[in-house]
Amino acid sequence: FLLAVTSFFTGCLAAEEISNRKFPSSFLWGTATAAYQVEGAWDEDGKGESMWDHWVHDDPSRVDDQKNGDVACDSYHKWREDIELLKELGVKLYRFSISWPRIHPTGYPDSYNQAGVDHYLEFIKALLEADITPLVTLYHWDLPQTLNEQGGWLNDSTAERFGEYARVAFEKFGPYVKLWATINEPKTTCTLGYGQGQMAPGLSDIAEGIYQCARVQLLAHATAYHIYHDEFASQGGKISLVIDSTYNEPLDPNSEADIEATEWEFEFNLGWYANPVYVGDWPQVMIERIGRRSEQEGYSKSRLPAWSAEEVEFVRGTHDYFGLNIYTALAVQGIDEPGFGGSASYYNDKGTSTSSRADWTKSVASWLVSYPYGMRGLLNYVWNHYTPGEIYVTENGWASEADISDQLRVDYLQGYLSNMLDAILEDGVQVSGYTTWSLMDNFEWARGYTQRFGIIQVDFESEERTRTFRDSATWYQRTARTYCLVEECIE
Ligand code: PSG
Repeated sequence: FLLAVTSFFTGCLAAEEISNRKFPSSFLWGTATAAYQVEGAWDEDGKGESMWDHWVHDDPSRVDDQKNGDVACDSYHKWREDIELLKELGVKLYRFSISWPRIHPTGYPDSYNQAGVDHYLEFIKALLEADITPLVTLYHWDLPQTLNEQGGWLNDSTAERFGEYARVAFEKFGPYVKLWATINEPKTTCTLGYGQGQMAPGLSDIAEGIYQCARVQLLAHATAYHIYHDEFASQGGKISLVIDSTYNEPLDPNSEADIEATEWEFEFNLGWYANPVYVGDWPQVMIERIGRRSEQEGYSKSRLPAWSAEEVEFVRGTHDYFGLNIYTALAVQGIDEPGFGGSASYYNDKGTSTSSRADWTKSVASWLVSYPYGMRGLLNYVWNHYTPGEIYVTENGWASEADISDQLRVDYLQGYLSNMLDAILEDGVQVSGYTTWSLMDNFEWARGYTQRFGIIQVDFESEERTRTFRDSATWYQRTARTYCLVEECIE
């Protein structure tokens, strides 16, 4: 309770005073993108169809503006221009993803596509020449459609296919890439793609599919991790999972029920993925509610998928850093009848209800508010619960209109980074790098091009997909040069 009050207070103060302290000189400033969201060239040079290609072509009304990623930012062709932008920003780290169906068009190794490999090789070498470290995500949601048709992330064999693809990536790109992320945000894809049907592949199974998806993605991650460490250890790189989390705090800091529910909210979202990797097995509270014991307690069925002791050990410890995506915050309330209160559903299982506080600034994305203290709070939560040794903040960013002037994004970045600096300097959290989402506007999944996350604007009406610095890009450029969040720092 005291902790919650103190953190609420610190949050208010932090917004006031952004100081001239500096980030450590080893800190890596960067930006992030993902293949399907920026590349375009959806069927060029031998690329196979991905589940997102299929999803948006099959029924365009699935996307708010009925658009798709066929061309997007055209980065598949304009990558030299993108590297110029990175150089102009002065960043040292670029997180991007490889499109699996460019490497294995059907998801099977016999479909190997040399043109896809050549494309990324050229790109990666050019990044290194520009003195920019690549942080390469192997999977950012563009599953080969053939695998999707065979069950996708509900089918255990997809984990093996992912391992085969990862092996090719290590073989071909490993000599140049020393920072890898296996899978981006399994929580978001399992809940929205397999639970609520809002994203590809559009399945709605909040009772079981949602948990099976988590299991297969964790096995896929661990498969790639072990291949890397067993077969490519001499490459000397690091590989981990990228997990997204909200920062959660009790709606009423005086309510025992809300405090407990806040912990459940963390466990059912962040812990669902982080616990198997950093601690071992599902979080205790998930096991209690829907796991093995629940059957003895008279509940209809254990809905946490089968997970043998060998599998638990296979996944445990598969991390070289913690890849954390943080955007937003939630105020959490306990609900009366937690767990199995209603029908069998992930959302009942959690036993929480969440909302936003009135003083958290809203963005144009309904789920995204600004609560800068959340950065410090979540970094500390991850640091203390999972002792990862090192954290990279692999995404953090703000949704806006298409305008060049984006003061709210500047405020958001400044507030969140100031709290990150507090976590580094005052709390002793090791944050090695930060890749803001996003380098430029891109295809925002089911929102199409209606919500903009870029510090650089992209004109999607122009053939050239003209890129223009926003105010936030100019701000970020100065920050990356000075390692400091206020103007006075220059020189
Ligand atoms: C991440 C976090 C939440 C929702 C969606 C995302 N959340 O906390 O409710 S998706 C994530 C993704 C990237 C998106 C970007 C902005 O990795 O591809 O474009 O964030 O939505």
